[in-house]
Amino acid sequence: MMNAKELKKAIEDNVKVLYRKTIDEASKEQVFYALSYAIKDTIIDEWINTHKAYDKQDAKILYYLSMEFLIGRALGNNIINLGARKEVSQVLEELGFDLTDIEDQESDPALGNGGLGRLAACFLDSLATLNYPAYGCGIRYHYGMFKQKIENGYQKEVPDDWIKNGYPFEIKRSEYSYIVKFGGNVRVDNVNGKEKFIQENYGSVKAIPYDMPVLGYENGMVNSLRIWDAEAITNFSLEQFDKGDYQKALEQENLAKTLVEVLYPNDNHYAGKELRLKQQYFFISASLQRALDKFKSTHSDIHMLPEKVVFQLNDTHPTVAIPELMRLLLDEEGLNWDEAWDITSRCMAYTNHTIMSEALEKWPIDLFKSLLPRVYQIVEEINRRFVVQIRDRYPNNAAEKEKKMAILYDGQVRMAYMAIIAGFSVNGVAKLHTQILEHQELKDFYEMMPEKFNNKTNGITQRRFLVHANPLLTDWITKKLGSDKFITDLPQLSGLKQYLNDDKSLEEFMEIKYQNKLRLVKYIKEHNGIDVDPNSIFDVQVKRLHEYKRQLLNILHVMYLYNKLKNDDNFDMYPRTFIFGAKAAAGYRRAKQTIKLINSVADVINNDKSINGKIKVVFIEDYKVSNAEIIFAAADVSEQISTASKEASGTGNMKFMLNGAPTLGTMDGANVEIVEEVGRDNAFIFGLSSDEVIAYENNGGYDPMTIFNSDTEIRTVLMQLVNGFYSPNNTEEFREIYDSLLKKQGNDRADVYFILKDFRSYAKAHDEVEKAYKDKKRWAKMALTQTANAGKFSSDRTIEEYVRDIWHLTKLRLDNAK
Ligand code: GL7
Repeated sequence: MMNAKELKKAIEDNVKVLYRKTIDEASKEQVFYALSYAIKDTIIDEWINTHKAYDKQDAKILYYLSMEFLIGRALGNNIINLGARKEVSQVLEELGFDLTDIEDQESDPALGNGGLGRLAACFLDSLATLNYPAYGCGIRYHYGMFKQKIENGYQKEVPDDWIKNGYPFEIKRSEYSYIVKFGGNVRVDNVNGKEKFIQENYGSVKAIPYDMPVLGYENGMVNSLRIWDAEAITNFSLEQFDKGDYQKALEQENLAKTLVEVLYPNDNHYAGKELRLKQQYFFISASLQRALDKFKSTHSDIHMLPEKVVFQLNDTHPTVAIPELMRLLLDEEGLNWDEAWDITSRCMAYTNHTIMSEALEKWPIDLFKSLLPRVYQIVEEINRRFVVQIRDRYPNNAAEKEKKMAILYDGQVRMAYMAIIAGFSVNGVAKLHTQILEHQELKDFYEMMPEKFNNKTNGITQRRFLVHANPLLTDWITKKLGSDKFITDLPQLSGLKQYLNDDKSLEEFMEIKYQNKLRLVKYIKEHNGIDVDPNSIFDVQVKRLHEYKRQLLNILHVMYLYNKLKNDDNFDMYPRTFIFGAKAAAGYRRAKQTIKLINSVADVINNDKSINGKIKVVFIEDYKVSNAEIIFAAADVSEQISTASKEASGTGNMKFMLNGAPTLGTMDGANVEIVEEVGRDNAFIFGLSSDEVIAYENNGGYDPMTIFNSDTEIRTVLMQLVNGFYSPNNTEEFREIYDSLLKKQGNDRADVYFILKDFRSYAKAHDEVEKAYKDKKRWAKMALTQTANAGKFSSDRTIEEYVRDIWHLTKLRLDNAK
């Protein structure tokens, strides 16, 4: 890192060169670019150095293949990982700027939907911090996750043109471009008695990688996130690759334009669009071609590949990597099937991130075959051989097993099954989730190949979600522990336990929470125009809007509390602010109606003077990584209320915990392990267990109507959905929500997510929260208990487990490392 004087000069020079201005004339945005380029300059040598070390040490490399990397802003994070936060703020101050203001100029690269994409970003941070050689491989979407505007209570989607003004932390690497082919047909030639498969009459695009630096924490390590952009193949290569005609040239230009245009904004939901499969194959083929070339540049024997390369499939989205690697090994490298299969199955590992059936990717065979004719042939052969194995192993019930396990079945290509069959590892993302995979969702596979299954409980990076998000708490912890080692060794936080009975420390801890609440109050005032009382309990649910995450349960409970305040003279409550933040997939009706409901309830309650501000409801517009950091730091209560068994892990839950907010939640996903760490007394647990949910799902026996009929308070709340209480101009506004809770919907049961079933125990858990909060000391202790026990949930721990059990990487040695 350059010293203060050099940095100052670099910023001033950059402002001059880029904008022909002196620093005193520069806008904040211009200073953002000037500073970012200066930071990139300081990174560049270490970046080069790291990759030289890859080669010199002949390091095994992980390729983390993911359709999503929800990286968030880079500037602040890079400065932190360079260990230069204080110096940089100082320099900016001398120049008349505030670092936080400058950071706010950066667009928030949202190349992901939610937890799955953010996990990938946390993993990259941990890999670099722990000195492991790795590439993230993904797509350079021109439009990331849409920006959300709330208009009249409704979500409106606005395109997110994040690269409009150029993104300072990327480098185009045209020299590593590859051709990716779609469609056409396969010709079989016979060359010297050997079959040769040639794809012809195809359309193609050029894949061009852009690299972004991924810095380790103060260790001189800089890995790369490699995202692929598409360009039309211009005339020079047209002839060479396509023997092209004019029509085809136009089609190809069009394909290149649309291919990486936009991220599909679906979370936990598979839409089955052809363009999506094209995106998948596009980035996979390019990433694999590059990985093989890189390997071959230093190795002569392709059989060594599994020793030097491992591919992790982030959910089923990149599963086409399996037949694509087979294709490259068979058709390009000339291996026979058994050799290619042996290599492929030793290189590929698969992570499952959800059991939601609507998220499972199943491509119609016709579509798959016409888009990827050669790859499809290989899938057919993989399937054929697997079916032979099944018949061998289960001679008495082969047909049934085939139905449950074959890759090709019922006109579909079942991607998850291919990943399980071909890869050497299958992991879930929290203990409970892995158990459900083994004993429910994937039980036939678990029975047949138990050795492949393992659990890797998710984690988060404390560099972003503590050090960057919560500088006050970071400084306090450093002082209390006498060291900042927790920044790379999170379990050190347990040292805070010695302060659990120290009144002064507890007061300091809660004062920091209060300061962070003030920061959020200011954000809400600026962005929502709502006044919020920083002394109220900040009860927060921020995550994607999805029925299984049950934002609806939360808002129904708010309606219930409001009724009590209005109607029951004996009822009183501690002031509460219910904070929501959530984007709904553009085509997800029920989710969008829920957003409207939250905003309608907010309208009524926030404007009712008679309740003395006891309840406020805030819907934070455009929830994203950058405002998430402010929100986590300010939360008192962490709402993690998914229907048990549905949330594979959750990672927001860990971010709240790290920042001192107890969980109000179900025994689902990683909540289970959070409770294990803090103890049952330091969490507010309610609702059906996952076993109970699964039993109801399998055997029936739940009828929400009996609850509706017997519980008058619940009934009143539900009636308010359809009597215009919150929608005076349109009593039908929330009819669908009402119906979904009480009536069978096609094949779906009424109240699929057990909202009414869990309502009473949820309300009771809220009572407990209030009781605990009123006892200031008890609450402070409970809050500090969260932070002190968060050690397990660092993504550093998760990565070490992946390395130990799956990837078998070696730490890179860096000569010039600090
Ligand atoms: C998810 C799960 O829903 C979430 O619980 C998990 O924490 C995350 C990372 O493992 O993966 N699966 C999924 O499809 N999405 C997720 O966020 C979109």
